[in-house]
Amino acid sequence: LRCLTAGESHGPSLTAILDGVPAGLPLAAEYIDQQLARRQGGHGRGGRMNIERDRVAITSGVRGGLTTGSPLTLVVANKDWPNWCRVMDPGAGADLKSRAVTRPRPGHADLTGAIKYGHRDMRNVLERSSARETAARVAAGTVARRLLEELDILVAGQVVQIGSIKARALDLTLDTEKLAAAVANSPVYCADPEAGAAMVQEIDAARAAGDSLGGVFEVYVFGLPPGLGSYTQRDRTLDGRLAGALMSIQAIKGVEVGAGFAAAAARGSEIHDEIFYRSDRGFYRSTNNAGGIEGGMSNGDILLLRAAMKPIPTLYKPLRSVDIHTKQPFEASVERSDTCAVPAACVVGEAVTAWELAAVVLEKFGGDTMGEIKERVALYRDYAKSF
Ligand code: EPS
Repeated sequence: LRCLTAGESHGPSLTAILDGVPAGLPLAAEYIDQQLARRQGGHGRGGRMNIERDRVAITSGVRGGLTTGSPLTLVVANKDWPNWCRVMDPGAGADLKSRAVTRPRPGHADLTGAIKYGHRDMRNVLERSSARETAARVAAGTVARRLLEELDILVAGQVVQIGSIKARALDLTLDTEKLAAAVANSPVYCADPEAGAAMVQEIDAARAAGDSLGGVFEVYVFGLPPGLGSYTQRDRTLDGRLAGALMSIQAIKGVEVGAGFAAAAARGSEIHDEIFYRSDRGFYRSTNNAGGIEGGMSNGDILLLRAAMKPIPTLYKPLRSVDIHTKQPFEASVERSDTCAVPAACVVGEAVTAWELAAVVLEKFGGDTMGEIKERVALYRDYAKSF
């Protein structure tokens, strides 16, 4: 399973090409659009989201509501593009002057990207480094989410911290529908309503101060069979792959699996999940500090991932920087930005997790059609249960 995305933040569109999606997967554009709408939402988003209404156009690989086995092309148009078509024009007549960027923002890709690719106008960097790109990744990841659903593997997520406000620990006995409903009802995608209300206040206070906020989100996956990923080679470890996927999201600075960093302070006897057996259930554990991964493989428990997002670096409040042409110091300030995009990042986190899991599922079970894959997964689940 492979995916590439292309497109600029203020270009005509974002595109994802997905190769290796099996045939026979029921897929509707409206299903993808639901996730695109979630990604646009969350309290703390800025003016750009009042312009965009992300919708996917599926231009290849799906016919009559079913994937064909051919590559899928997913296109999300940028509604803001008409305002930028002269600036972003690929032809010789492009307006390269009026929106040139020579003042790098601290915390952004601007300066290092310009040095790396030899740009004197950092617009060439920021147009692609922008988190707008995640619209394409959410579209792609939602195809993977659909595939996993067919195998009774469900992906969910929630925001658990914004700035200094933390949510109560999630009750994992909560069923996935209840969790999804609690998250959907929250303006910051947090299942704890009291913490959610405090997070909204925290965001409003940061916005009033011209500042930005980061936070932490969690991704949960229910119904994974044991044995996805492998201990046999570094690049096949499931935790390594999922951490890489989450770290690749713009502004993510840390990833944890299960107890994560807290495990470092515990004794081994306190943190490892003891193993039990019941004939009707097979092997199981009564705790999940491992977060569903042991030895680089899924162990059959709920997958628990956590990612930390830094505050968005585009600030109304100026930070010191240096103009790359004049070499003179200046204080950066901007016209338009999000105050907090942690809820959006949570949706992206769910999408990239789904993508990576669909890839490992296909590596383990193979198959060109959904029928074959379903049969093989069912057989393997029975085998693992009676092991
Ligand atoms: C972003 C800057 C803002 C955000 C954008 C990411 O866009 P603009 O520069 O057009 O105001 O709104 O996020 C999105 C457009 C999106 O779809 O998430 C940045 O610099 O990364």
